[in-house]
Amino acid sequence: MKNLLFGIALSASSIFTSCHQTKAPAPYGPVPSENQMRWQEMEYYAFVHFSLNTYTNQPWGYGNEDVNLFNPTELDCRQWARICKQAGMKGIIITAKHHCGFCLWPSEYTEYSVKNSPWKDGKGDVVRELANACREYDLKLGIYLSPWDRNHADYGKPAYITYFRNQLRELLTNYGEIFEVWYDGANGGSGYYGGADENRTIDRTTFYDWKNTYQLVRELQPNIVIWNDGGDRADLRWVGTEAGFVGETNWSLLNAAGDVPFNMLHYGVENGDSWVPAEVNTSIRPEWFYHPDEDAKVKTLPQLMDTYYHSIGRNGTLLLNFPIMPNGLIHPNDEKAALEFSKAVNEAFAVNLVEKAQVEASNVRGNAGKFAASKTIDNNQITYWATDDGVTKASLTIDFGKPILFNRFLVQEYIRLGQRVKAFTVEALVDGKWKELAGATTIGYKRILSFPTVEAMQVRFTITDSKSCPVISNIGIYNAPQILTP
Ligand code: FUL
Repeated sequence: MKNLLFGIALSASSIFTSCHQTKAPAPYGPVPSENQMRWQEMEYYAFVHFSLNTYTNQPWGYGNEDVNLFNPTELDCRQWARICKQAGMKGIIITAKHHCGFCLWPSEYTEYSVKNSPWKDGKGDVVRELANACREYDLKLGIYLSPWDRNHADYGKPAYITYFRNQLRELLTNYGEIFEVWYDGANGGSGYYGGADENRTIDRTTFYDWKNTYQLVRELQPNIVIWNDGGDRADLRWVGTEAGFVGETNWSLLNAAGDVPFNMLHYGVENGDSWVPAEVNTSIRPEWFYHPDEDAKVKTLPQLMDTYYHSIGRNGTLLLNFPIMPNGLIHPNDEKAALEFSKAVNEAFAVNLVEKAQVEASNVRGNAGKFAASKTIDNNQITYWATDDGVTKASLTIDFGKPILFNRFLVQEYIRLGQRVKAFTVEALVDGKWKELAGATTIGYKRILSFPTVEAMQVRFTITDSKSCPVISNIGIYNAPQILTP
């Protein structure tokens, strides 16, 4: 009896020691900043495109459009915010200035703005109204400020940079916290340019002096993330398409210097030296601005679900655009589509079937409880399963205790320690044999795999290749209802 007790005490103390002695894995490669982390966790947020184009039915204004056209009779930013909130979005980015140069706020530095429009007798400020609505609905506010300005006389000359920065200063000082600033890459070409009416080309790599502009942005808004598809490497990257998807392989990495061709934007760079995650921007309609002939072309539920799986489900965020109508509202068809979309996403991921399952790992870092397999199903994003250093192939077996139906597999890496996994598979034990349901490459912040519904009692998630020991924070298995094509 004495020996037995001694044995128990020994093993308890050795577990205790191993827990305390096992160190967390060292970060591998570049890691996200806290601003990038906060942004990534938002997952889903809105764009609104609204400007003089809304009244001229154009995709891009030339810069000579009459300010008197801007007169939204029912503008209600609270309607935008309500819809975005109900749709599960976490913020709204507004086109404060699109390429035509017209400003939705009464900028001190130009006459080409709401202050000279008939709307509210020139006393209105759309950015202010949206900032207030976002505060009311607990949404974050983001700003799109087009670097290309087809109205401004100085565009292409050094004086324009002073103008651009003055505008940035207004926007990043007067409207509270801004979570993201968006610099569109469409740059230079024909325009009105204060009446010059000519073609102006700029050198995208030098003209904007991004380095100093970024510094100003960070001084004014320390919690912001910067998106830029041209110029210097920013905090976030474009994915090389506006069609609503990022690569199946999606590294949140790029190199700080050098060209970024399409394949790098789309897939990231496996051994890139900087953390630059992907944001998938797309519109709920074919175009960015409102065109009445697109009222029947709003994306369908299956299209929006595909977008979801190919953006958020592939380690990206989703920036979904609403074109605002001339009256200042989101069209009812767009509202309906966005709400159906969020309902379908909520239904698909309502019940995580692994929550009551048993999970076992082929290897646990130092056999320590704090890195155990169960950390992937504890509903806590900051705990994780990790393997010993040098173990880059490992599996988790999930046992439901009884056969269940499922068709989605979700997995998340603890990216604060870097993005590591290069390849993995998901199998189910069917009729006593392991059957592969899906195989994929990268994971990153979140990866979701879809496959035909299967019934099984056990699932095996196997990491077949990883840059370093894998660090997995979360696993989910779901039985998503089938979406019927309308
Ligand atoms: C593009 C722009 O040229 C479009 O008009 C739109 O603003 C989109 C989000 O980015 O590059």
